[in-house]
Amino acid sequence: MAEKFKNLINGEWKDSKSGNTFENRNPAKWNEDLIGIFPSSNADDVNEAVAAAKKAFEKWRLVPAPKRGDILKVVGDKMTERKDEIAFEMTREMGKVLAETKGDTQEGIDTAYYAASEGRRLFGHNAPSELPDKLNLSFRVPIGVGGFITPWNFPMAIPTWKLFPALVCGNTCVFKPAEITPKTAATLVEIVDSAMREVLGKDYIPGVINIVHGKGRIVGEAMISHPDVDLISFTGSTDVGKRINEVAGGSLKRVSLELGGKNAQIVMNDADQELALEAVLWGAFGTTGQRCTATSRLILHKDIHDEFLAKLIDRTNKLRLGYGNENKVDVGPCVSESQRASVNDYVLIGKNEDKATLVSGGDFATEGDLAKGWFYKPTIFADVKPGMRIEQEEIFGPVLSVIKCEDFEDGINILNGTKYGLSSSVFTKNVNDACRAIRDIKAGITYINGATIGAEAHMPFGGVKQTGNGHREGGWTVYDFYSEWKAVYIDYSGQSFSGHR
Ligand code: UN1
Repeated sequence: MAEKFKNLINGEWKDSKSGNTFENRNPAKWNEDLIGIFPSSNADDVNEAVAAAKKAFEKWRLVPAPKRGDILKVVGDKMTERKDEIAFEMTREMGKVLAETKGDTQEGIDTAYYAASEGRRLFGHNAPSELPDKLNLSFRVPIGVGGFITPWNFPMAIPTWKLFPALVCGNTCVFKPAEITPKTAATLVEIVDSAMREVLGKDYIPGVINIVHGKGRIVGEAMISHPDVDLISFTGSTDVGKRINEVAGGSLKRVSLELGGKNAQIVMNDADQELALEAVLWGAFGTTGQRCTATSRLILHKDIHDEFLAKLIDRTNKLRLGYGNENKVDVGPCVSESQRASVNDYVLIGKNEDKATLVSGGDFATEGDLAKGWFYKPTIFADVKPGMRIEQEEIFGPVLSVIKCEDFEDGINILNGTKYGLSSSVFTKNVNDACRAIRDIKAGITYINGATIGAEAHMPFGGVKQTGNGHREGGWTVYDFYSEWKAVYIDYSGQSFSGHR
């Protein structure tokens, strides 16, 4: 019998009001491994959760920020204790290999400890007054109820990037995780709630964190249009992000969007080729290419193009596919049947419409046990030209487009030539080119001699152009999104200045 999971609303675990449910299955062994049954919620459940969060806010905002940070410290400790179990179950529900799900969990732990310490900072500013005997101060204050809509590719790290800073700032949370990865989300919320109970004891406040499982078009839609939700944080596709911005922005909610990417790695003719090779393998095929920071374009200087491509094809063909909780597996399955179908559609576009040259993969992987899951062969297209669809559109799968460039400027222009601007990478030993790349690349993240993936939890994360709407997650920057500024003037002159200076 598969385990049955519930929503957490107002401190109580409960079924959806409609009683509807959905299944969570292992993408590497679809028919064999039913992981759990989860509530399929609707607007009624969202309304109850938002009401609970709104009520809880009036108490939670008064808990001193260092105390809120203490709760996050306990959360980090509990996640550390359970790291192996969390990672194993995450691989089971979304497919990426165990080393990566451990990394995903560690990113959440790092975010917890950073947030815990921020409870003792949340610095404001003060400034001199124009008038004598007057103090000018400014404080960060919490905003209210946050709605959090998160994707399946980083089932632990991404929710923690949002929930932890929001909580430390004094906001309350209604969380809707991706339907594909509800178990990791349920574990996260269970940990946060138990840490709250432990640290606050008899002063425990129900409703500070609520989880409502279900479909984006039902649960997510109810959240973004709810008048009592004050802010929305979303990570996902650019199309969905635009819709969220329209609806939530229409009622002046604060909205943070982390959207698509079409990240490129440039390899110059003076680069350390072995290093660049490792990086592109990891960047393109890690997480089966299902990262918004994945390397989906490789821009090779013409002098090294043929040699590098030959080595890359050879290494790619040696990658081992399989269930990510088993030893010696490099690449897991696509997360779902429909995700794999969409990857395959792009491969057909690359072959038939773009007329690029398929040099590796390009098909479902179905040998032996692979037939049980949604596996796709790591795929490389060569002779890709700027402007082709596979060069412009986010594929979110194990497909790499290789483009030849004439020189450094040409490489940077190709890299910049998409509507996205999340991550980027340049391999070169030339310090001048490296510095020009940092200046001229239009992206939120640039790596020099590193893969496009691997952002650290205490650094700003996000992108330019259609990758987002200008906010950043991670590090110190995210605290600006989850707090408002309040300016305070204290006049100790005992005089009224009635406007004159
Ligand atoms: C994402 O793909 O949505 O930099 C986030 C990285 C990870 C986070 C990726 N730390 O690849």
